[in-house]
Amino acid sequence: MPVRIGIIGKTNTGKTTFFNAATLLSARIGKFPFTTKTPQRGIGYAKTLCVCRELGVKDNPQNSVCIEGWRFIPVELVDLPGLIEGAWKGRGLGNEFLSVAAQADALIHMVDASGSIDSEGRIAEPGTGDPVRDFYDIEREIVLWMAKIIEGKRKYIEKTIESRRDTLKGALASVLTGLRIDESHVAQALEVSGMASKAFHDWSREDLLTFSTALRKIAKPTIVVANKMDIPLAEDNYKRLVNELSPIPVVPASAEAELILRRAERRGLIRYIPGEEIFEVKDPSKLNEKQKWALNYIQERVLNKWWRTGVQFAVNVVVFKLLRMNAVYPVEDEKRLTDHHGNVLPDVYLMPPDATVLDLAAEIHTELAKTMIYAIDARTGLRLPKDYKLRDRDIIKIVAAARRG
Ligand SMILES: Nc1nc2c(ncn2[C@@H]2O[C@H](COP(=O)(O)OP(=O)(O)O)[C@@H](O)[C@H]2O)c(=O)[nH]1
Ligand SMILES: [Mg+2]
Repeated sequence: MPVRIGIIGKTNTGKTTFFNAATLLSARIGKFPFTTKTPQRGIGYAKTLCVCRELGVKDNPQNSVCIEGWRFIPVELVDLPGLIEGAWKGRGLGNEFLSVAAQADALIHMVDASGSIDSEGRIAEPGTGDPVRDFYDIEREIVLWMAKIIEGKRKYIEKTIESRRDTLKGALASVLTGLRIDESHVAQALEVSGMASKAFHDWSREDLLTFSTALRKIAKPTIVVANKMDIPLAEDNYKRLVNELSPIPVVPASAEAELILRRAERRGLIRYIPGEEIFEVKDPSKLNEKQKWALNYIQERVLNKWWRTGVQFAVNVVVFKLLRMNAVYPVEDEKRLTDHHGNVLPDVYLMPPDATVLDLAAEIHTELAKTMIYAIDARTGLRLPKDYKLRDRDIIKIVAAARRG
């Protein structure tokens, strides 16, 4: 399953702009490892230093792309409509949106750092809005919604525990599976919230909210993107966000700037690798006045001040810092580093921190996991057991028994 990242926040914070920028890559991928079914789902990319340069080979990527030594690995992005107050009760299709958000592995919570929206998400005079308040407003909706789901199943959970059919942990996890929440998330949340020691039928409304708050944090790791940093008024709010929301990572960004750069790159006007700190105009005489102005604005207001637009960086923080994914390159020929078509370093998979080579085999093909005998580390030629824990940048050959019949 691809890593899935949901983008949440109030209306007009720049979610769709971020989504459009992050999903635009002019380089083409040979074979997409997954498809997206609806318009608000798209393919974004985690960017990592490819192993090709270290090994001095020219690669031929299939499920990802390599741009000047940077490997872009597909991840799924979900652009959600703005949540409004009362979403947890179903206001403004709130329940539907929240359940889509809950299907994500991690969330990007977008706020308008320039303060150009009011508490309802309407466009307002820059500097008048409060992104810290906006953040907490949305977080409250999520927590209340989770609490509502548990509350709605209270009788079922009580009965399950009383009849000893399952533990509290198991019963809670079973009513939350639709939200991609599992027993280990529930167990951690019970510990952190101090609720593990209290009998479920004694939980007060407040206890339920304490537990839901802990569960929200644990099950859906989140970064905040402080958007619209190109507007000078945003700087103070960015500092406030960093101070008040710590330890949640806050990434300063200008989604609009990234969208303009990627579009200009696609049109062949500039050289730009997403996430880089520089762009280069190919032929200044081809730019019109508006384009010149926009690129100059981005250079001065965004790159000179914040180094990068923050869009690619935000996706990377989610994938590599929050989810601690490792980029692993499976090959069929460990000497040539190819698949059976001779493509060099064809694929790369994002694997969770504790994943083993057996998990990698299962990710490639369920059949491969069944027939796998051992694996080989292509760098050293050493044989690896099935339970070898994958590390970032591993290049792995899976050795499987020949299939019978
Ligand atoms: N100045 C500035 N405006 C932005 C930025 N990102 C988005 N916007 C503007 O904010 C408005 C709302 O953007 P949109 O992506 O539709 O927000 P959404 O409702 O959260 O999806 C639009 O007018 C965008 O052009 C940014 O980085 N800087
Ligand atoms: Mg939108």
